[in-house]
Amino acid sequence: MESPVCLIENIDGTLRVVQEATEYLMRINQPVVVVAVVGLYRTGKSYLMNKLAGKRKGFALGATVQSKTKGIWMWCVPHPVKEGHTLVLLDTEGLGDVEKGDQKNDAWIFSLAILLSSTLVYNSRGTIDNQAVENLQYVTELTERIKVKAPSASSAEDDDAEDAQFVQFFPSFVWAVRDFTLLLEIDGRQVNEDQYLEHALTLKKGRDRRTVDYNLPRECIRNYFPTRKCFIFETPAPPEKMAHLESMTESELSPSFQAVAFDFCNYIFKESSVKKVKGGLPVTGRMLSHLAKTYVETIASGGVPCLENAVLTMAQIENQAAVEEGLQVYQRGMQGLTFPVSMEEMSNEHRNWDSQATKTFMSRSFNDDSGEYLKTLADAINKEYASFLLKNEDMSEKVCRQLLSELSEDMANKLKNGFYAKPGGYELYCSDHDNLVAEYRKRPKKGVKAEEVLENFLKEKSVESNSVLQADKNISEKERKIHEETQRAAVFEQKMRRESEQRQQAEKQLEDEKIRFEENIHALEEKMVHETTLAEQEMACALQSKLQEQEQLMSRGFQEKQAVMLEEIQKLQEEMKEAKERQEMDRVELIKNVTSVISEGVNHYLEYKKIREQRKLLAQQDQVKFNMYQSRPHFSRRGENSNFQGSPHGPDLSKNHLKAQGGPEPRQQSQGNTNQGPKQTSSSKAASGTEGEKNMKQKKGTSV
Ligand SMILES: Nc1nc2c(ncn2[C@@H]2O[C@H](COP(=O)(O)OP(=O)(O)OP(=O)(O)O)[C@@H](O)[C@H]2O)c(=O)[nH]1
Ligand SMILES: [Mg+2]
Repeated sequence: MESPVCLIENIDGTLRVVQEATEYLMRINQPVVVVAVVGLYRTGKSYLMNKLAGKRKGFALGATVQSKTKGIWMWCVPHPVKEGHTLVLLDTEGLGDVEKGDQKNDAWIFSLAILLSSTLVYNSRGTIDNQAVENLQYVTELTERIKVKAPSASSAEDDDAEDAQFVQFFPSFVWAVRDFTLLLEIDGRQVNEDQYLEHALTLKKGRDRRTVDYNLPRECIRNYFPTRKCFIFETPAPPEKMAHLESMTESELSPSFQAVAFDFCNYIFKESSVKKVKGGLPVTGRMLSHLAKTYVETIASGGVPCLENAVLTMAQIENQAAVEEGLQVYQRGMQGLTFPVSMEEMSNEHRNWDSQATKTFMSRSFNDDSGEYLKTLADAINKEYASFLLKNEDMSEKVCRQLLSELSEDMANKLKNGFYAKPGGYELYCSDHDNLVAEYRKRPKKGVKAEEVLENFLKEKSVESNSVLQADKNISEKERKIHEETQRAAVFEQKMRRESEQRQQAEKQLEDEKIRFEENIHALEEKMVHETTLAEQEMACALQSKLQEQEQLMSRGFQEKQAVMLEEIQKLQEEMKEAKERQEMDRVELIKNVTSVISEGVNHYLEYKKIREQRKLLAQQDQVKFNMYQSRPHFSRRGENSNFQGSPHGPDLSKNHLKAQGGPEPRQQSQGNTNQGPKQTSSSKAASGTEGEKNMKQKKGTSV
């Protein structure tokens, strides 16, 4: 990003996200480290942020007393230390501007800076005296401005204790003191910056109103922020040059300012962690965009931003997008196949792209506790796979039929010309027939329907070959019987081959499902372990912070406060235990859910297949009716074939006619066979016409 852009506008006290800025964030898929600066107006916040960006100019400064920055501005730069991360700098509108005079609006800006950042820099001028701490009054109102749990999910009692959980989700806290002119000494003892800050945040004993008021902001800072750090800057240049600070080079600044600025930047670059949401999940630019939108819209509509709700909203959007992204990976991958392919290849590709799709989904999705979105993806992939399987079958059928049509052309011509209608013709026919089958088998890339199409072809040809056999005068009756038997055996063998082809395919599909199920469960478990670890880390950090605070309270003799802290610690420990148990239960439920979807995979295919077969059958029956109608107009006229369903074995074709004509037989319409077979020649049409007519007459006779 060349220069900063406005992320949240503040127009007449109304906050609104700027679409171009959120769109920019949407394109950042890297995890983001978000550093926000807050503090009184005209205290050098924008100048300090420019230092973090490593630029002299960027966030606009103003040399007058009038406040400059309005709303929240954003600058996304590549992280200078953490590779593959983006550093998002948020410069906020100065608090306490007398001209604006809107405290409520200030409080929302302050809350938003906390909600969106992983490190909050509080900038102030002079010293950390009581006034400076009191200027941080917004921190005492945070319970009214930030909710951890959704209202329905938390009881009234929980509401009171909500701020005890802030430490789990709040950013690290850095206090930048500017124009510090005093010595770092307390009670004659030299102290460092952090000790100075701790001293300023020390609680006073007592229960009177003044002490309670004094302690309140300090307690909030101590209890809400997981870590605290302080940097003390001297003035960067002599007063007369201050108005032109922006145009001064680094070497023109005071050496002390330079050194602290250097340490400050280094600390932020090294120690600032990636922004996380409730549950410890790292936030990407895209997720930050969702968060900004959700929080600002909630505030603008008069609500209170809720961490849990924001994560839920974000999870819904991101998980839905993850399903779509995963499905696209699968579709694009499978579309790369040139059908027809073997079942082996189909299954390998399916498994590969399914696993890629699941990985894509897993890398984007989160908090999919019930596995709802993974199920949606698995279901969508099942349906896609079913249609790819059918497409592959269709292509295979087409290619195989085309191949058989080409290979049988020569035989068809010979048959037409009466080549086989002579003594010894059957032997010639068989030889050509065997060569055809051998050639067909040799050809590669026939796909999954190779045996089925051949079976149908052979069935069709069996009538033809039988006719040639019957017509061959060289063959004795006994030999004829043997040949007929051989023909039947060949058809039967082919049926076996087809059944074996189908069985292997079904087995492959079942095997696929088993592997796919195992892979999905494995990916899910990995994801759950990962998410559990993140949540545990988040809680462990909060626990650590509370233990430290408790120790300090103990050492200073704050018995009462220490007891409250102890209670909070115990509660957090209980929560950690409960979360672990809940996650184990979720895991069992999730695995159950996913299992059911994945095992539906074959069903989808079978369902699709059934519907398609039914459609084909109906279409074929219609075609038969139509053909009959065309070739037998007198039946139609007399309305005698209106109930014709087609003979299950096809017309009884005349061997005598074949003998006389030497032409091929018409296509057999058998047992709902979906194959159309080679085209009929004109002579075969004639043949089927005459015999078909006889057949129909017979049919009519029996049916009346
Ligand atoms: N005295 C002093 N002036 C500074 C310092 N840093 C920046 N300035 C100057 O103070 C003026 C205000 O600086 P900004 O960075 O715009 O201050 P800001 O806090 O962002 O101001 P608002 O956006 O109006 O709230 C500019 O003229 C800066 O050059 C500093 O450390 N000390
Ligand atoms: Mg500014």
